[in-house]
Amino acid sequence: MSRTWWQRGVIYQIYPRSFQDSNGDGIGDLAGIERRLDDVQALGVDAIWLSPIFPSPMADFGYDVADYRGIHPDFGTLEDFDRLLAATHARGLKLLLDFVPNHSSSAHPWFVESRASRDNPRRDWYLWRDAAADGGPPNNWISDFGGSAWEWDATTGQYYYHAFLKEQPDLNWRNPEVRAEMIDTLRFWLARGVDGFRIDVLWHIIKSADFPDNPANPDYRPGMAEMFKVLQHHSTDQPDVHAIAAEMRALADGFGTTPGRERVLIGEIYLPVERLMQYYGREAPGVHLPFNFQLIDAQWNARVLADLIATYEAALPAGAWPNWVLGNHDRPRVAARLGEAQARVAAMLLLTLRGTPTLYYGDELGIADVPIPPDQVQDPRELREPGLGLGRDPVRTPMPWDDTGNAGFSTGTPWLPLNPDWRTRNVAGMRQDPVSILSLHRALLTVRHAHDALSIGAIARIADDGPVLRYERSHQRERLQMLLNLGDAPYAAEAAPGRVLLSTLADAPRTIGATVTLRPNEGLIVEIA
Ligand code: TEU
Ligand code: CA
Repeated sequence: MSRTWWQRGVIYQIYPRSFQDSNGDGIGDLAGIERRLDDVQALGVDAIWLSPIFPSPMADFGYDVADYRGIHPDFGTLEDFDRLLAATHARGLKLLLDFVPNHSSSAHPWFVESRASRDNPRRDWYLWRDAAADGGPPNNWISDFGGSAWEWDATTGQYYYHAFLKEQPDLNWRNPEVRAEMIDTLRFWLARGVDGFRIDVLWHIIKSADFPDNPANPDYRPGMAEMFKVLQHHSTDQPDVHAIAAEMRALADGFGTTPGRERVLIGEIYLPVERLMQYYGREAPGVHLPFNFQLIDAQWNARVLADLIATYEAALPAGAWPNWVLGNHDRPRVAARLGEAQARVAAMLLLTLRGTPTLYYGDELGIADVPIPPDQVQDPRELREPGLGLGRDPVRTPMPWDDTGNAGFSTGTPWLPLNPDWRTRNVAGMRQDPVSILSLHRALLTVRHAHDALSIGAIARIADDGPVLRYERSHQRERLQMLLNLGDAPYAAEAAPGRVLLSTLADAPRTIGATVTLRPNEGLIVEIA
């Protein structure tokens, strides 16, 4: 069966603030990204997803949108955007935007109107409720960033709901005007030519209509983020969300009828697998790809991963396409979680599993989480609940391009510090080194593109053998076998004999027999004889 670009391709997440600065203000921008398209193409990915680039007070670094149809001046102009989109397409790459429908910025003109008076026409665009009998918040819902999710507004004497910061009031998606306006926003960008969207906190956008208290979380322990005190039983994952996803899907599919110009919707959803699967659609198709974040949290053990992969594959509804993620702008980096040696094996896993991979910028360099001096912390999540290790600045630091000033990222002072090892850990240097983790990523992407078995083939024989995770991918007559040593000791693994296409380590054997001794942290791609 032929497949679409988003099924065959690899998505690359760019955090625009941190990719390439073009004007010396220390903040990455659209013109900078355009300048780096050759590097993106040389890496071998197929699509770019940009974290939010819209006008915003930046209380949550762009996830607080003040105008859904514009570009933040820090990043450029609509003309810069159109130029970037054309340049991306000219290289055969796709461009995805980040759509933030659950909440706007409190500086959005809609919210400014909504909070002006109880009878303002936009009052019902947000979620306003009276105080409880004791004057406190309407219910016990807690913001993901700590504290009550309700903010008192003295002007009109009601509380408004914010699942994240108080600067991010939740929109009322049960209001048909809100819904029509937001769908029209998608239409605006699709008509401009964008290839799809990553949809922020999709599972949040509809809440239980009568706002009952959430149940207490029996597993809550001190030291955990405050949001975990209650289970988000009534505040997220409500049945009515699926009709909204279906409406977005119908719009996207309507734009994507030309082969090669299909549009893709990716839902950001943090839910257990059974719940996640619902987002592929119930009565009608939902998003094309509900993000699968399991590899980020999984215990890194062959048995656990084999089970997880097999369970996920088995849970997919008919026709649903899988996807895998190792890192993003919210979570500790893969090299920090596993160490660089095992991060190489993880890269082989990500790029050889069945399903669309999303690669987070900088992970191809094996960057670890960057320590941020206390006086340079910027993430509101860290500032609101300090010391719990929740801060996301360490995974959002500037891309190190070379060993010139500020790693070639900016001629000015970067908005966050660089990785301390940038003089050696940078694109230009690692590109010259055939055994660098960057060269490994390029080789993996080359092999993936050269073998339909890897991009669109079936997966089978998912198994663990001691510390080794093993599976096969096949398409027509092509059969490939992956052998991944998740441990740091050598291990003699059972294998199907064949020709080695790639090892995560240098000096790999050319062929293997019915057993192969994998070196510590070694992964192999083998073409079965
Ligand atoms: O993240 C949603 C989300 O679930 C986060 O709260 C996540 O749990 C946390 O960041 C993990 O450390 C999305 C965006 O990706 C995030 O950057 C935004 O802050 C958030 O939505 C609000 O828009
Ligand atoms: Ca700039």
